[in-house]
Amino acid sequence: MSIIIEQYKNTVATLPMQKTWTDAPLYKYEGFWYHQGFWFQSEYASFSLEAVMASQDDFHAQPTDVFLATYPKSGTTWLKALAFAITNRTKFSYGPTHPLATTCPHDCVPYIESEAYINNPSYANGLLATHIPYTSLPKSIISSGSRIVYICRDPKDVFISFWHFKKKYIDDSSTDPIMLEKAFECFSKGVFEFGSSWDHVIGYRKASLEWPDKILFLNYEEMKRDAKNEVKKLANFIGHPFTEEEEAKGEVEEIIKLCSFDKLSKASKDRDATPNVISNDIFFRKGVVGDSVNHLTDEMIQILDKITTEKYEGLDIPIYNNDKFVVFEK
Ligand code: PAP
Repeated sequence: MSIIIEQYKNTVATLPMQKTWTDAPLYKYEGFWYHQGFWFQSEYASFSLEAVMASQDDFHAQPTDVFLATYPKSGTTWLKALAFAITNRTKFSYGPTHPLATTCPHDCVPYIESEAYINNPSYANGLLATHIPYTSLPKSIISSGSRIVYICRDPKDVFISFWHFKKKYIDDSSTDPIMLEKAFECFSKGVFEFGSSWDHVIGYRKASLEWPDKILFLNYEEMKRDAKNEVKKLANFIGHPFTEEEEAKGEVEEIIKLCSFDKLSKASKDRDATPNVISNDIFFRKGVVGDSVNHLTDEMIQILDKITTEKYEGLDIPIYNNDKFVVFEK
């Protein structure tokens, strides 16, 4: 894949632009908002719009590839770990030398719009990740018949997770409520990196309803509630089902344990992430369901829930709300 993505800068400059809550400009492309690329520590920053465009032009999927697709902060790190552990379970023992015990899941499963065009980690073997919305995916992902696993999460928790992540990323330790309000406004309008979280989910959800054998749709809250069932579902879908013997041996439980928040965050602590831009422990904060209520006002909660109800109506997406699952059925 081309690493010369500066060529896309001119195109980006012609697109609609809006400032987001951090004052950084975002550009609207194919209905979603992205930040522009910039050089950071001699590498081109990941997840830029230019990198998305380069992926669209240069990335060629194989029919056997499996893509883990997410809106950021919806469970990417966890899903990467689980899919990697499932796929490679005969290669590594679960001890201290397992790649997930020594590196971050992000080092094991590259993003197509980030590391995959810079290098080609040998661990990946057909397992790739992306934050690109469904309608903007490189065409070969759909035409090659590759499989996609998508995970969604309650938008309130996504927002609060993103808010903390971003503040850490820009090194802002203040708790200024105005900044939270500004971020909230941008998030609810969908003027956020990778655009509207709701539209992102809807694109993959509709595709999964149409092609269930090609797109598996998972839910962070459901993984928390019944990890065993969800991990088995994931293993079946990606073509590595557990045998009866493996199940009897407790293999599913081993994988869940290996990929638990505590284990992964410990392994990642203080290690540098590929592409060496940020420290890995930034991907681990609390890892629980419903923490957003500790940060959002009642009014903010109502606004986000209203958008979710309206947007997800008829799409059969389970959302955890007030201690129970609410499904906006068809
Ligand atoms: P990314 O898209 O930038 O990679 P992503 O992994 O999707 O981020 O989301 C990070 C969230 O997943 C964090 O949520 P929080 O801010 O609400 O705490 C992080 O703590 C959580 N997370 C990371 N690993 C796990 C895990 N093994 N189990 C459960 N949650 C996890």
